[in-house]
Amino acid sequence: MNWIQVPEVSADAVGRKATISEAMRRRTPIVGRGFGDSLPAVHKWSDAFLRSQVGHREVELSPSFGASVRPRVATVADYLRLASTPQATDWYLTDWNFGSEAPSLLEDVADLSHELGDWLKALDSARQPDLLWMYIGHEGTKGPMHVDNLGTSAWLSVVRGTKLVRFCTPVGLSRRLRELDAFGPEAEGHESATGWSEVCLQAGDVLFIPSGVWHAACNRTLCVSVTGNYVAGHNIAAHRAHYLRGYRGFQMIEGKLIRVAELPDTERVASLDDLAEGVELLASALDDERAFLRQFSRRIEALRNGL
Ligand SMILES: O=C(O)CCC(=O)C(=O)O
Repeated sequence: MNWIQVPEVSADAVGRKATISEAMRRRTPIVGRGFGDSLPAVHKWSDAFLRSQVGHREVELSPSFGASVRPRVATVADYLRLASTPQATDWYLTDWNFGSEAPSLLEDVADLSHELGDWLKALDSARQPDLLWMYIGHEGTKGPMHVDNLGTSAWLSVVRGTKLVRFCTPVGLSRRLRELDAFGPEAEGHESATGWSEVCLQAGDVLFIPSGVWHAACNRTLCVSVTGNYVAGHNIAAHRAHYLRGYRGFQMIEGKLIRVAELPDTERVASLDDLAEGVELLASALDDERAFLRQFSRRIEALRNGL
């Protein structure tokens, strides 16, 4: 199959920031070729360097997609040592919040969330979630199809090696996509996915992944990358929706309604009154919320007019 290639923007393109924001708004992944070429990590993070800085750190290794092994804990040095063994393709060092354990490494990568105007950075630092992750994978390791957590968008900066990332749109229930190997022969034409595209990333490339877009990655060589997740105007509603999905209120109302129908008439009236009151209060809370948001709109307009 001729995979559709993810669009690109070059590091010296005029208005590159606006181009990326527009792509995120349209839910289109975009790759910044060479955006990270001058990052110290691209030039420094050899095996020897990683071993000297974080070799002793314990990390959780995940099973590479499809490998029949369990997650396990190992040191970074132990993981790097697997490179030349048959176990290299079984394990993948993913989602490592390395910043708190190895703050010196932070100086070697750019936190692009700042450049992208991350709204999370407007929270007090104690309330900011740690959404900066390192991935180290041996040749052939891969992850499952997923969308990024908390309704966030992401930048993914490859600092060593080559990584292939594939994107698709779910058909029907998206949870079935979690079982699909995006790099196996069954991906193409599979009934649960359509609109496939891909990009092959080299060291120095940065991929921007919009909120809610399904994707998976496969390491073509030993690959080291850093991902940062962020929230901005284009995905604040998705970020909120993420939390609302965990809210059980609507399920409770539906469950109560089903049960009310089975109650004797004498009890039914009181239960319906109770339900009606709760639903009205919820609806007016939503109205309050809308009014609250409108205040922000007015303040934004006032600031705009003051320019
Ligand atoms: O590199 C990987 O395996 C996964 C990266 C990814 O999907 C992400 O950062 O959201």
